[in-house]
Amino acid sequence: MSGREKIKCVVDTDAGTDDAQAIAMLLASPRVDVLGFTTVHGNTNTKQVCVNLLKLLRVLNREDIPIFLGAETSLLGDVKESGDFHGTDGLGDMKDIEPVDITKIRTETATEALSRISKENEGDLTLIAIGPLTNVATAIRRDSGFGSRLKQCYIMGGNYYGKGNSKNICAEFNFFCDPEAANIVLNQLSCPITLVGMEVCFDNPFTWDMHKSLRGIDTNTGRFFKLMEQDIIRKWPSYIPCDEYAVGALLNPKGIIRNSKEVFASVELKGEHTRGQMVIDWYEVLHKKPNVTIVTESSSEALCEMIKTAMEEKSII
Ligand SMILES: [Ca+2]
Repeated sequence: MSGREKIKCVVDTDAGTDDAQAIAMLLASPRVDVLGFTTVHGNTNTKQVCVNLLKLLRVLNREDIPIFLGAETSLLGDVKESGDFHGTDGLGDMKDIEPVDITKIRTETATEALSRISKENEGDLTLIAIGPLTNVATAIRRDSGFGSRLKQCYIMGGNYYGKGNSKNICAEFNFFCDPEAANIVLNQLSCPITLVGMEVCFDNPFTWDMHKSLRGIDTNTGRFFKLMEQDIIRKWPSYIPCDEYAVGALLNPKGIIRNSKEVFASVELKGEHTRGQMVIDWYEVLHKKPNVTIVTESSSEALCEMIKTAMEEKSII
């Protein structure tokens, strides 16, 4: 992607403290035009995701961007326990925050909005999926042309070391929340997919000094994120950005992506212990065309600089 090209995008999110920071990065870039947010279960329930977004967009002065309510359960109808890693509300249980106006949430559903916006911006829309993939899979199933109208899709999700997170043995949280949806998206979304999996995030944590450099920034945005982490940060053994790496890879591929590989990837649906784990055909045993570009090495320093710029309320060019 050229440096000057305008990026039109929709963000599918379960906001999420890392989603919030990734969105702050996106909105700090004058090259980006966010056409909407679609919400999904994951870090908290879907209605609370909308409330979290309203809080964030108010601080970022971007309440003009529409929010669409999406899937409240996985395709099979279950909801995974998200724990309190991001706080019980997914956004750090911030106190002393003015209530938000939930009537601003649009009546059009997330799936309808994804389909419509892809038609209005055929060939020119980037989908950024940073939560469980239920909305995206539903859009594919209801609208067979959806994927082929997208320019590209950036996903944070999946893993390949076989180490799980968030109370599951082998799967990454977003894929674990809706394995069928992740399987549908990887196998049926007919557009280029760039995937930031769990490994590239866990292998590139921020040092606590890097984190401190972000949270000392005294702007409205900086203070919001400091408050957001105030009650949850002590539970975190290390500081690991996740969704931020996916947005970083989109905005600054040369700085963020140190290495990547085109592979065929799918998602295990039946494993006794491995349900929800991404499976990569590293040795091309299946003779299938690669369906994702997976980011395998990244730069925490470059990402930290981008987040710092967003916290300072400056422009990420
Ligand atoms: Ca997320």
